[in-house]
Amino acid sequence: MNSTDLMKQLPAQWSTFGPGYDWLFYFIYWMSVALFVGIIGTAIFFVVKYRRRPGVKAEPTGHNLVMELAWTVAPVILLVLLFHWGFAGYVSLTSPPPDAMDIRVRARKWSWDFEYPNGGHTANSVTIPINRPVRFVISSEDVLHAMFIPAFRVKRDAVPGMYSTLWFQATHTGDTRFYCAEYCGAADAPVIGADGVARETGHFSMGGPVHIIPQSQWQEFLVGILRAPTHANGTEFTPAEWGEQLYTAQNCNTCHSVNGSAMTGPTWQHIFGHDVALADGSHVPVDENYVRRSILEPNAQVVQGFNPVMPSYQGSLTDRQLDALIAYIRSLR
Ligand code: HEC
Ligand SMILES: [Cu+2]
Repeated sequence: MNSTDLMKQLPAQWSTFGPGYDWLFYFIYWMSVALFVGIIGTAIFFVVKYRRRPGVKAEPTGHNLVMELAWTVAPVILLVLLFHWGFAGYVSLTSPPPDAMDIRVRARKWSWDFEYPNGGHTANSVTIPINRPVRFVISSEDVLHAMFIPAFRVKRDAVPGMYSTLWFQATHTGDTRFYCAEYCGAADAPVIGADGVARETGHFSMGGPVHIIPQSQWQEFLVGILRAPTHANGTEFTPAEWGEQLYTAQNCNTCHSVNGSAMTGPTWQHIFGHDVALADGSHVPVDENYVRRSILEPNAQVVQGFNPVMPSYQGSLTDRQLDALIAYIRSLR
């Protein structure tokens, strides 16, 4: 570690909060270093200087008014200043400007849904314009999660049954990342990646890119999220291709395999067109309506041998995305 690493313990500053936040962090950090060195250094010096020696008698010193006032008043001033800076920072972190753009953020095991002002959604990836205040209105559909964007210096819990908010204004275009900062459980089985490597999943899959784009591209982005994704040559994905993309983009793959192995949820291989046994002992055919209902109301018909832990995707998948997922599951029959 060299001297510049010591000064660079925080990630790049990509929001308007960066300078003030980092200044206060380094102020407290270097003040702590200075006090630690000063106090421990003085203690060691005194231990050596006033150690017991044969023939030297201890002489109590009594009061020193000036020193006692100094070490009382100086910390009081310092603490009041720290409180003032901290409180002022807290107020600006929690008071979004009235013209902030709202993005609705829903957390669930184990994915994030972002809903934009025009009703479009993205999953596990969020895009925002530069130089514009943005407010996240966050909730959780199951357990505690937390939205954390280190480059913006913001973090807020996602709590079931209540809304929490955070806001920021990005100052750079480019890509950074967000994370779930509240351990929210692990999936029962690892996901095998395209490279054949098994990865622990669950909480660890709850992160993704933050794309910060110029304001001139913002309208185009909003229109684009309402359409089906396209191949490099411009042709639209078929419904089954789109469904396959959603299977990973929506993190369905943290609980469902497509190769026949059971994970937290049942595999999707060879289910379409067959009967499935439900927890109540009945059998129902897996058709379009059953799959659609399984996604929107997962606890209505629970598959035998599995726990009712699947979150509902009501409100976060459009009808066309539901059709695409159904087409993909049908293609696996
Ligand atoms: C947290 C784990 C989890 C995630 C994430 C998850 N599911 Fe599920 N899913 C389950 C479990 C467990 C079941 C079986 C119990 C039940 O029926 O509710 C299930 C059942 C299903 C079924 C019925 C399957 C059958 O064999 O009858 C479908 C269809 C389904 N999920 C679709 C999806 C889709 C689409 C997504 C992503 C958008 C998704 N699931 C995400 C856990 C999950
Ligand atoms: Cu989480």
